[in-house]
Amino acid sequence: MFFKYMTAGESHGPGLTAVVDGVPAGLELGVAEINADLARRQLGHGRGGRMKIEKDEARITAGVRHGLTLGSPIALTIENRDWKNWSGVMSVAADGATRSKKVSVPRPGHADLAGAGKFGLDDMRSVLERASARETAARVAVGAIARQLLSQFGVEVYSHVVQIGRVRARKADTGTAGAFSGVDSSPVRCLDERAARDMKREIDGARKEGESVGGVFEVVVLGLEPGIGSYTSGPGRLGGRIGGALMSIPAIKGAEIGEGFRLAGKSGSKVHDEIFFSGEKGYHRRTNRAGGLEGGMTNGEPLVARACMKPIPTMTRPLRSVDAVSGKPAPAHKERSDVCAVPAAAVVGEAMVAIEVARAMMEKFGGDFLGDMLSAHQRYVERVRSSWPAG
Ligand code: EPS
Repeated sequence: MFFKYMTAGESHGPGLTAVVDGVPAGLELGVAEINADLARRQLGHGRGGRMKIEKDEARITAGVRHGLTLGSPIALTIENRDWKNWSGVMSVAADGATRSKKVSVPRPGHADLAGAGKFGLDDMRSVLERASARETAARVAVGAIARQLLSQFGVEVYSHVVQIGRVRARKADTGTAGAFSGVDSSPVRCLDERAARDMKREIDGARKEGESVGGVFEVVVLGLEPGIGSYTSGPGRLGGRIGGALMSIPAIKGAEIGEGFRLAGKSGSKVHDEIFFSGEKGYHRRTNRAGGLEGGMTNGEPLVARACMKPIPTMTRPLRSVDAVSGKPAPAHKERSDVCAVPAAAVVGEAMVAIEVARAMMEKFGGDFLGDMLSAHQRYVERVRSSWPAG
């Protein structure tokens, strides 16, 4: 399988590990670029104290030589700086383990209760350590490899936040790279400055009340040729893959492509993007309600995917729960956490979409050696531009 990856690591354990198999050989892989994405994931108004402790940096330990990928599995690690404060609680060995910080009251909305039952764990810390969104740092590092592969083909992945709590951003023009130039410096990753101010206020208000807030982010992929993905089978449909990938991010409760759920209430003529042709632009659309996907394939317009993140379930004013030891009612477990992590989730969303698009590109253009892939892509682009749709 192309671009197959796995992550390992507990939130307060020694570190995170990722292994990626099926990356083509010959790709110049920059660690600085991976670290830049890791730094972007750490941003956002509403993050908790942990982000002041960590400075996430990837160390590549396999699959790269002299700056180029070898085609062999790539392994990388990210150290948890906080580990030194948890080395007893999270001790790998039985020797030196301390039994403090045991968790017995599950948080509504978190993996604690079902996870402990499923794996027969009497300390819910053993669940929450892996269920923590800390794991997404490893995914962002993997996504940064996919992003560097995609950029070889002129494909770029961006994100922005469109809603936090009750505050929605005005619709932005996101069809060009320039639209996203200032997004990393927005405290909430929002392109609408006025909405960004209100979003910050929404987060501050939630913090004051011991609450948490969720929101919606959008991922936009620019530079894709038509025909990436496939209509010929369910698993080949790129929309399904992207939806599944976004839904696999902790706390994501909904995913949509293009105008998604809003399309359901409109009649067909108000939904579908009419087709135009000109010598200069080839086939093109004047609207993009489909979000760049038709029949599970790219159609040459920007790919637009959105995901909804629920409010983080760890709250300083906890909800009612039950102590699993005594069986008696008790306030849910409290743990240091974020009030809002939607801006960070948007960066994770970029990574997840980048991985799916990279995999589909490798299926279309071959995946052993970057040089072969680039030649196949070039031939395809020429055919698309000159004699599309016929061969
Ligand atoms: C996270 C690290 C965690 C949490 C957060 C994400 O660190 P800590 O538990 O030490 O504060 O801040 O995890 C959650 C929101 C969660 O529900 O588990 C990170 O690196 O992103």
